[in-house]
Amino acid sequence: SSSAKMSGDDILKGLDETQAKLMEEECILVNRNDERIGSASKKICHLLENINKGMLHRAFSVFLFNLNGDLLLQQRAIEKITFPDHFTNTCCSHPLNFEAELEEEGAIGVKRAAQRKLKHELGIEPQQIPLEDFHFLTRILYKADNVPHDGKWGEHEIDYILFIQKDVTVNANPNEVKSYRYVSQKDLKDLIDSSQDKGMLLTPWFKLICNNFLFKWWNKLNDVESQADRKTIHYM
Ligand code: DMA
Ligand code: MN
Repeated sequence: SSSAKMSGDDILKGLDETQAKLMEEECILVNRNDERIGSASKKICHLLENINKGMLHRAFSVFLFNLNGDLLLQQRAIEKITFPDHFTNTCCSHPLNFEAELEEEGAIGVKRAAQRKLKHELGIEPQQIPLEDFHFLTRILYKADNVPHDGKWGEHEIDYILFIQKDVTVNANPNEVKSYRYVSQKDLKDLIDSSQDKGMLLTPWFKLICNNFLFKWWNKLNDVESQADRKTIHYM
């Protein structure tokens, strides 16, 4: 209806224009078995009113390690519409609804999307991170529908976990990334423990992955393929 369209338009008013424009990206809608059932804009996919009706989309989370075994973290820019200022894993986003990123064989579509967004967010050149160097480990279905100070936006995704170990050159895009740093396992555990006291925000999916999977996989970084469980979708 026209009133629904009006409220949809209003919701992006006053937000960062670059980020508002990115809400037009066409995400891939899936069912709980990760089968494609359609597409919808990034805006539609992330509105709580749709998430509360069960709308679910495909996403990915990259964990990039240097050859020293340290993990690259980012702090999301203030301009981000969802989870601004939050600390999180190297890079997250969505494969989009076009042929190259829809291709499911070997999760190649998701890997292409990861390469695209590592360039966009962190300025990492695709040649430094060949598609064949990404390890797709598993999938996690999760929902963030109760975000503090945010009654409009959430997440409800099947998230492909991708690991890659490479020394890269970072040239962060300030509209996406406020800061970044490499952390050891101890650095990250200290950061998590002190985050409340320091007023540091962590994204819900990063907390979930840290609490359930990350350190186990990190300990096997030299043979991370042994950790792959690609058929499973973990319902969190
Ligand atoms: C969405 O990430 C994906 C996950 C796994 C939460 P995002 O909000 O960083 O997406 P984008 O970078 O496209 O805004
Ligand atoms: Mn999402």
